[in-house]
Amino acid sequence: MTIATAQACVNIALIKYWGKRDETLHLPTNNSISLTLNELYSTTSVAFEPDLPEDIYWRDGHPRNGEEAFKVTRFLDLVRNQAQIEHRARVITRNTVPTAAGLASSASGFAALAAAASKAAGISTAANDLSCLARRGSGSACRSVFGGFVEWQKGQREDGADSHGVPLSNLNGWELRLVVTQLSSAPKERSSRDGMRDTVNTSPFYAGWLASIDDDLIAARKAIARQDLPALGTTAERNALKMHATMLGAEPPFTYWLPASVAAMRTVWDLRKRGVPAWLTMDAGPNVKVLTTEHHTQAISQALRETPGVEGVVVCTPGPGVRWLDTPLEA
Ligand code: 2P0
Repeated sequence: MTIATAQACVNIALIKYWGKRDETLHLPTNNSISLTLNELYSTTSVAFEPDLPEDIYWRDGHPRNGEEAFKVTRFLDLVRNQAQIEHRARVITRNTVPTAAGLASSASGFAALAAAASKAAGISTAANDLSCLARRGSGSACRSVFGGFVEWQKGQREDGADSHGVPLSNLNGWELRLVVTQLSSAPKERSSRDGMRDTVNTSPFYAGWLASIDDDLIAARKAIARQDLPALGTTAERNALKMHATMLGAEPPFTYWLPASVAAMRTVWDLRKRGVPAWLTMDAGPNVKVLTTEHHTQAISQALRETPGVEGVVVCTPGPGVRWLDTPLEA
């Protein structure tokens, strides 16, 4: 029996993934670009054991059942199928991120699970293979296999073999930071999966989103290559707000924003008016994340902490791709 342990960081998209061309394989309608974050990560140990009657899944010190455990088993079935093994697995995971609070623990979680399970089962641990496998757990997880800036190439193939992350990194000497607010750690009311599907199917604004994506991708790639923060921030903020606008056009309309989200957004805009380089992005949750440089993190963190409804602030630095650890987790 081999136990394998892997760690993967959360990633935050600056150009968002919003909509699928294949719901089963998690193939996106557009490329996305993200930054992997060092401070928020998942660590996962996996062992396939001959005597287990069923998969056992512990997260953050507790056994988990229901939908969450079902998703893990469904993912392990992909690994078992590829490895031609039948053994059930013992999976132990720990997150530094509040699960399902819009801080994308599914991305780090499935990237770490893909890396640990692949190694434990003896199948390929090549980065592109891990990225394609992680994508099957949760689309955005394919980006967490890599560090720094990552572009998820949507790919053309029907089997998804060319739909994976590609590192874009140009961080040498660039003191980029993402200040992440935590507004609410309550699980969200609507999963990003459902939100995405409803938007694609019903929002008249979705066509506008898709039509504008290529320009945003070009602008973001160029800004990353030149280490141009104002250009990257402007593009990322606009891209995020366009994504959120598609939801307001859905039938029925919905939003992930809370009153405190709007307050935090206004804090960022006020900071910018005062000359502080700060641009926001938001995902399928209420938290506002602010792109800036090291020099300005203190002023931004303080202004956000003073914003009503903000419960916490974490300053994140660019992080690495998946790595394997020698010491297994204990439940
Ligand atoms: C992103 N989000 O690019 C976008 C922006 C949320 C908003 O990727 O259905 O959990 O598992 O493929 O990856 C969240 O969606 O969705 C996400 P599935 P996922 O980060």
